[in-house]
This record gives sequence, C-alpha cells and structure tokens, in this order.
Amino acid sequence: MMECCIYRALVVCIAFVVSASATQHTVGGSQGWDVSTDLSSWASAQKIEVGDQLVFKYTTGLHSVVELASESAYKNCDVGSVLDSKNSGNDVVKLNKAGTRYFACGTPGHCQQGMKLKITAAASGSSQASPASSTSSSSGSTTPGASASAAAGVSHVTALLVTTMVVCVLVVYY
Ligand SMILES: [Cu+2]
Repeated sequence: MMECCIYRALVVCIAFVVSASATQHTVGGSQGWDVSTDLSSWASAQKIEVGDQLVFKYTTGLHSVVELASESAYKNCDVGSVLDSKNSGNDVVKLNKAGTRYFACGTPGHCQQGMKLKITAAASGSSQASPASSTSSSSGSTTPGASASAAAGVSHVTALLVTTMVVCVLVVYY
C-alpha cells in the first residue's frame, strides 16, 4: 500500500522534474526564424539552460537552419561547411550541454542580413525553481550568474533533483 504510493510519487516527481527542466524556446518569438526578426535582441532576452530546446519556425523552402562550427564562421556567415543542416520549417534543436552554439540560415544572403543566432546554454538548475512549490527556498546558494562550470552545474542539478524528490515524496506521504 505504502510502497505503491511511493512508486507513484516517484513517477509523478520524475515526470515533473523532466518537464520542468526542458523549456522550448521558439526562435524569434512570434516572428519566428526570419530575415526581419531581430534575433540578437531575442537571444539576449532568453534564459537558456542545458536540456532546453530551440524551435526554428519558418516557411519551408524560403529558409533553412544550419549549425556553424565556430565563432568566426558565425561572424563571417560562412555557411559553406556546417555541422548540421535542417529544412523542415519546424526544426527542433536540443541543447544538451553547456556552451555556445551558432546557427544561421543557409539561404544565400540571409545570414548577411542578420538571419543568424548565437546562443549560450548555461548549466541547468540555476534558475528554474518549481512554480508550484509551496516550500520556501531552502538555501541561498543560487548563482545568479549562471555561468558556473559544467561540473558545478551537474551537482546543482543533482541537488535540485534530490530536493524535489524528497519534497514530492513527503507531500504524497502526508
Ligand atoms: Cu533565410
């Protein structure tokens, strides 16, 4: 009886943690991936964490998404040799590790017109407290900079997971 509750709590909690830690960011907001979108402003307003996803929405055939290998390729709009290329019109890119990634449109001339995106994923767990949680934040050790090393990020994630699990189990128990 109790075990059943614990298992159910764990399943719920795992589902919650997984969903809470992956945010989808539609590139360019409502304007989408387009030449007219102010992509650098959009990017600077985003809080991107490891595990988040970028969604590029655009008219198929008009644009594409290519991932560039370096800052210099990004600056020079060198879309000749790319890491990856997508053209579905609704492309999802998962940011599965911390660091900076570079994207551009592969259509000739579009990158030069500003259709490019530089995005940095911070180690996750730095900001996304659960909005539904009724307990007050238990520690004051959050790092607002969010540019901690990957190792620190991992321990941070683990701490968040454990805390959330414990809270969830307690909630279900009582
Ligand atoms: Cu384009």
